[in-house]
Amino acid sequence: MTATHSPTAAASGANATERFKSDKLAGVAGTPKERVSLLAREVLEAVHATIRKHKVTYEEYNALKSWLISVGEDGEWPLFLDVWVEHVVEDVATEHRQGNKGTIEGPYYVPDAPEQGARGSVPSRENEPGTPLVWTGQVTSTTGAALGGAKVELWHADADGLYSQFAPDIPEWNLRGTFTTDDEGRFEIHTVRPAPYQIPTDGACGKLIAAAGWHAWRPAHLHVKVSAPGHELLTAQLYFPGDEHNDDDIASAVKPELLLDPRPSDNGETIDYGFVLDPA
Ligand code: MBD
Ligand code: FE
Repeated sequence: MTATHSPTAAASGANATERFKSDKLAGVAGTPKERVSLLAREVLEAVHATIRKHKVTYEEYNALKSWLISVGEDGEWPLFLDVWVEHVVEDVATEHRQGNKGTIEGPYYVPDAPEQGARGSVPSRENEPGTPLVWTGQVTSTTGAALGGAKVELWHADADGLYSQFAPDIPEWNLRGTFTTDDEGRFEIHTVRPAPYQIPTDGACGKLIAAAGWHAWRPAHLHVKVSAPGHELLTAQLYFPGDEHNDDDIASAVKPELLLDPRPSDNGETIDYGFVLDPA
């Protein structure tokens, strides 16, 4: 029997929550009391000021309370934070960089995707839907040196806008791969063009979007982490010109430096985009 399951917010949220806990759970242990107190107080003061400014009612307060409960129940804290908060953290964390612009990681990264060498295809299904994409590039340092042996970890949604390991019925490592640059720092990746991503409409984040009358879309994007010894880890996303949501990404993660310049090829498109890493 082959059963197909529809993606649900609760299932993808639960996976994203588990993923985060297994990799990143740091808690507040290392944060000094003074810092926790300062940040918690100022965030609360901003909430209090909003309540006073707009005379928030009990009805609205209770709606907020039940919505916050549902964010947790749906496992959507990773999604909520990465869509509406992470972009500012990323800006602050990388403002010193001379090399490549980066952007947010989002909730769907999984480490240790299968190694494919310097040139190869990302793992995909037979007849993977989507326009074939051949991506060439070089990893260099701001010092000018080519970075051989650099890692380019790629992950992206499929032509339905779904991510393996977070939506049902997709092979584990589909459209997730690790590439290692050759002696000249070069790589060549064969994949397919991803579709735009829609925030699940059936979860807490989708309910906020509907209640506020916002749209739920991120433009199509390729996620990467690029790393090399002695250099800062670059987390970025690359975007396709002409996507209607490049200018109003719900996650505010598009930067002009991250736009690709695809050229038509015999059976798809080619892109050339390299990365410049900052020494650590
Ligand atoms: C995504 O695919 C994504 O990249 C981000 C940042 C948030 C939600 C879904
Ligand atoms: Fe994404």
